[in-house]
Amino acid sequence: MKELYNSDQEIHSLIKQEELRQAAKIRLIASENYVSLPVMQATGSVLTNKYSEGYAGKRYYEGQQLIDQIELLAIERVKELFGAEHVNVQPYSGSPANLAVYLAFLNAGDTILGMALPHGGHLTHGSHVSISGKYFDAHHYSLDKETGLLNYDTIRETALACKPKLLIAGHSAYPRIPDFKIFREIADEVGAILLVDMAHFAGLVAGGAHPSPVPYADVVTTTTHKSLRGPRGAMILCKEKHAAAIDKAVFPGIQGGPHDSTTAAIAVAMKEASSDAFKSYAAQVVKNARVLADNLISNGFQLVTGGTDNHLMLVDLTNKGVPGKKAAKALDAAGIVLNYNAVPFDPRKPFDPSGIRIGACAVTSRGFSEKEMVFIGEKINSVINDVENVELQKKIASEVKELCGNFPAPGLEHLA
Ligand code: DSN
Repeated sequence: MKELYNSDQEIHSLIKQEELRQAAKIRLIASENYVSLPVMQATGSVLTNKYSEGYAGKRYYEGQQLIDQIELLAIERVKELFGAEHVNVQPYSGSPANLAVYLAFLNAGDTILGMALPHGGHLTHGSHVSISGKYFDAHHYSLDKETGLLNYDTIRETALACKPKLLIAGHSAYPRIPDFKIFREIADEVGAILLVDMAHFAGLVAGGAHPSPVPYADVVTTTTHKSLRGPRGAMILCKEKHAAAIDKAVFPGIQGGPHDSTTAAIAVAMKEASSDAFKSYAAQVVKNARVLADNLISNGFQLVTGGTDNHLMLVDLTNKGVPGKKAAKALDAAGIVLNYNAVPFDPRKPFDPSGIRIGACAVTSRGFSEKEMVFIGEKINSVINDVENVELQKKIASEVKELCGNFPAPGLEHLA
């Protein structure tokens, strides 16, 4: 990046420091990953110079000879990978993708039903601080108090009571696999559109390590940068009968010109996600998450639902006497980066909740397997059990850095 260095040393230096941070730390934020260099190259290409409002063959600006080919290629690859009838790759990110779905099917004031934010739902699933909660009559289902699992009887009862026009499945902090068939049945019982937001587990679906919601849902939204390991972006997959409504809602409904560089990078990422190497990655993510969950449980940690079936786990630290935020900060100082997170029925406030959320995607992308996950579990245990010990955190940070040095991360191979 010598041109950037010559033009802007401050930003160059900050990006270089971030490269080093990402290379030297164990990154466990469940929504993060490492994209490949080819994905980054497409993201940073001349496509950022283009405007292309509209869709292939129906644009409002000229000069689309190559952009149309890129967008059609991205769409074809997504269709093939997920078996979708129709795909829109233009949403800027997950929140606009969900908003576009609401615009396609709802009028202001209509009823929606999604999982409550403190139970692992997403802001855009009807939280009162989000437009989805302000413009719609948002109702919520919670997790089962005893098991921490989705309780389909309660979801059905809530749906029958509030009669949503749109039912949302798919969650940001749920460590198990939702039953999409039951969600479909409930949606049909109340005459609702079924939206599955698969942002967190899309990569596992693509790699065959998680059941697909695509056959069951009217519409599936996903970001492209989490487990799916693509650029920052999103897409909407839907049944053909909803294609026109979805496309119109994305553009001109809520967006202007698509980010063509992102579209190209999505196409690159989808090609990668169709490979055997990606299938192995997806399977290893699930294995790695399980190994870490088992290690934490053996060290006396309480995991919501007692474990994980996907890429993430939610740890309730109440029995350890350490609040989530304090734990997250101590772990960050020890080179282990994750986020504090509310647990279901959390008595503490969202800005200082009882838990931490841990995801296995990024470390798996850099080649960590079972042995390294046990290392992570042991280090988390040491830090939490002696949470004020700054010297211990420094010592672990240097062990973490040494370990990471043996596992060059995708996109950061030049630092190895
Ligand atoms: N912010 C993302 C997450 O961390 O789960 C969801 O959009």
